[in-house]
Amino acid sequence: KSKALAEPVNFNKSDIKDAIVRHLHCSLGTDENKANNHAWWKAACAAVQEQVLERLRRTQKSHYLNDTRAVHYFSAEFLMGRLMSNNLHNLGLFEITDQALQELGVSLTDIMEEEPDMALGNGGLGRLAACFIDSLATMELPAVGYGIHYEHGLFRQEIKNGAQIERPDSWRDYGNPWEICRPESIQEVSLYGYVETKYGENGRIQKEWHPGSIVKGIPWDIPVVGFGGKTVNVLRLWESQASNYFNWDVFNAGGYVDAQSENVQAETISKVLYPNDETEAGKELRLIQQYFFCACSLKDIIRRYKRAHGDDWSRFSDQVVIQLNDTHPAIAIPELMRILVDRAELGWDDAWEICSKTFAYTNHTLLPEALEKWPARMIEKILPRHLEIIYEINFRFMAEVEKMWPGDNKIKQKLSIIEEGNQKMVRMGNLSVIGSFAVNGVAEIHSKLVKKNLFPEFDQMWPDKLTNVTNGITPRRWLKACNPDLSALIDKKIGNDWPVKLEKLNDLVKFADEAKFQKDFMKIKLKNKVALAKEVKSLTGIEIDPKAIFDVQIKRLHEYKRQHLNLLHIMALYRRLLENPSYDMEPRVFIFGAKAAPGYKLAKDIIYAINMVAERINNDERVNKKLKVVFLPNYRVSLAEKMIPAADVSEQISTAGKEASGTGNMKLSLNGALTIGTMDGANIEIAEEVGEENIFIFGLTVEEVDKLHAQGYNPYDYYYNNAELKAILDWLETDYFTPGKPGALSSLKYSLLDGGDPYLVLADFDAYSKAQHKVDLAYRDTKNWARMAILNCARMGKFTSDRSIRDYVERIWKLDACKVDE
Ligand code: 26M
Repeated sequence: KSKALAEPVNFNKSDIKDAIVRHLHCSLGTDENKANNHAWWKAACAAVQEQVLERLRRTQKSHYLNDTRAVHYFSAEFLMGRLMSNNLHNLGLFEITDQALQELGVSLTDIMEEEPDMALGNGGLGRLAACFIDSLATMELPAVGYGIHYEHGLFRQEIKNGAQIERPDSWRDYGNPWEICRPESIQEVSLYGYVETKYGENGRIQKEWHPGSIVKGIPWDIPVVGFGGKTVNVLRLWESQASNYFNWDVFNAGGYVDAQSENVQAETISKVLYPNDETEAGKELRLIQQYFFCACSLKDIIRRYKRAHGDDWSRFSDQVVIQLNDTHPAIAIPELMRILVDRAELGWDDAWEICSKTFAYTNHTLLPEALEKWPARMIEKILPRHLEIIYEINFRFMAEVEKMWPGDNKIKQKLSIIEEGNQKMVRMGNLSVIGSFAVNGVAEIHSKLVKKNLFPEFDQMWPDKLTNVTNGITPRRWLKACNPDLSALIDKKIGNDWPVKLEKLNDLVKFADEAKFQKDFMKIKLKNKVALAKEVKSLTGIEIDPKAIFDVQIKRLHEYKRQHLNLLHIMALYRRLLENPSYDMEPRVFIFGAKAAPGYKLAKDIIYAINMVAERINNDERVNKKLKVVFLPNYRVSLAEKMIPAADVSEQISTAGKEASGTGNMKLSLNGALTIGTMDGANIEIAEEVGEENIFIFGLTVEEVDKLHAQGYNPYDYYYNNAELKAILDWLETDYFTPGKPGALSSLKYSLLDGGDPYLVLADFDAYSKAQHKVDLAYRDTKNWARMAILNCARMGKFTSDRSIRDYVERIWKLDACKVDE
């Protein structure tokens, strides 16, 4: 057994049983006879948490004694999902806890269903942060995740009459057994007010910010258990609360009620996660959220640094590296400058030297509408001193631009942090690049496009600053925990250290042609499909045949991700079946999971269209033996864990150049699903790993997309030249799918024709349709399909988030692991 897999010491089955029962009695005030699943779940969590906290204490002691350099991962989102299964697996306690509970007459699988998802994120970016902190702890690297303790995470999605309805997510209503409040580390954060300019004795200008209000940040720590259970890091999430002397004047002036209402305002800050991913909202509260968690986190980091190094700032950037997860925490850059210049009274140049050695920035998108910009007036109102600092950073930066491109005002305009115009805007991307020592994209092609299209001049100025770190996923959650049967089969074949050395999966390649292994592999797939079919039945009432191809598209709903391309193809199949009842196709179930941002009209229309088409097809006896469509409501991490192990086909069909990386693509392939996808994001690297013959690549490449746009793309060319496509689009305008309501789906058609089809759905339709036909033919060759599925799993080694973290450590963070003393 490898060291990372060592069993936890001194904790056996009967200890677990005792601890669970003790918590049932002493923490929950119930007993074995009265307890329901929820109580059992809580008691089991508490028993596990005892072990977690002991290791957390040891980890913190080791990090403190070794005065380690640490990475601080700043992210407005951490999409953690459920923690119980993960913690049990990482502690090596899963099997014995399962047995212990069985002896108590309780099913672990059942009680784990009691845990609400911790959905403090929208999608890819938030889940990436969660995978990264898992890997950091597993690799015994000193790291802290910093974010916001939202009272309400991403909304719960209900589907009523085919349409999405948003309901509040209340993940903490019955308490979160994993979190610990740390009142001893409360921080205070200033907002609003004005800046006073003073002249010090030495003639130096001193700035003093007189805040208009102060809010408290309460830290909640979620332990992050590394696989093997040795290192337990923390995710520290800040909750806002009114400070005790928040608007004290109002209170003293007799405005008791007004003072109370100000309190409510302070508490709004961490109330709810903004649900719009990939679009910039520009809301004041969002900026306050960003500043709130950055300011709290920086104070926390500085307090810890000062405990070891006092007022000597010279070693700060040796001890502290801060990774900015997109520009959402970019306000941390001027905040650190403010602390160093106004508070620590360092000179500007010394402060900038420290600051620009501390931050590194990850870009997750090229979509122009997703690049954050704030009105300068808004920053001035909320953070008046920060706006001054941003102007100063920009002024000095402009001098460097002038040196490089003398007299070139076009370039200055383009690179300036400030966008001039009707109203001045602060470009957070430019600020992040200028204030960071490293900038990375999240897949090879994405990083190339960041250099070539987004920040070409920055790349010229600092040729080593821009780099790539391809995303990854944690195989502990996304294979070992979510697909236990496949994991056991893999253990049997190649040993059990693949969860920490995913490249070992390559040893499965030699079994890809072995009939017995193919049979075992596909038997597990079928078992997972049976389980998902049961889930589908209970969630939607729809019956699906586990022998059909399970074709899965799971991701946020976006035009660029092109769920509507998938839908048009489904309609094409339906039409072919109606025109020719003996149309030859393998039975297929198309399964969707997707949330739309509440204000994104067309995204919601696409969800509605999927549901209406699904209803018509599923109830049409003429076709529903061969074709079914399922939209699973409320897609989230815990649902993904059930869908991914059951998928045969993985839909990764974004317009080339638009999906920065994708990570669902990696999870599905790791679990033996075959990808149908475009040459976009990490699909390209997946194709490189699995081989062109084991993936279904189709459609325009980035170069072809650019060329088509340059020529002048006209979607009507495709509409009039493809009779099937025309018929499908026209079908959308009838009331065939929405009886009595003709035109209910016409916004979709409109967006693809008069709307200009910005994501080239029609241009890629024919290629997609042909690729889908290849999928259909390939599935009939069961042996070869099994072989391809095995090879997909076997060749996913590259995409472990441990490799991503290794890349970050080597290229950016320069961290050392720290062994935790037993
Ligand atoms: C912005 C402003 C206001 C409110 C919310 C936002 C916002 C929130 C999340 C904007 C973007 C957000 O996430 C973007 C995201 O998830 N990007 C995805 O990141 C993944 C991890 O790198 C990539 O794999 C995906 O390709 C990329 O789309």
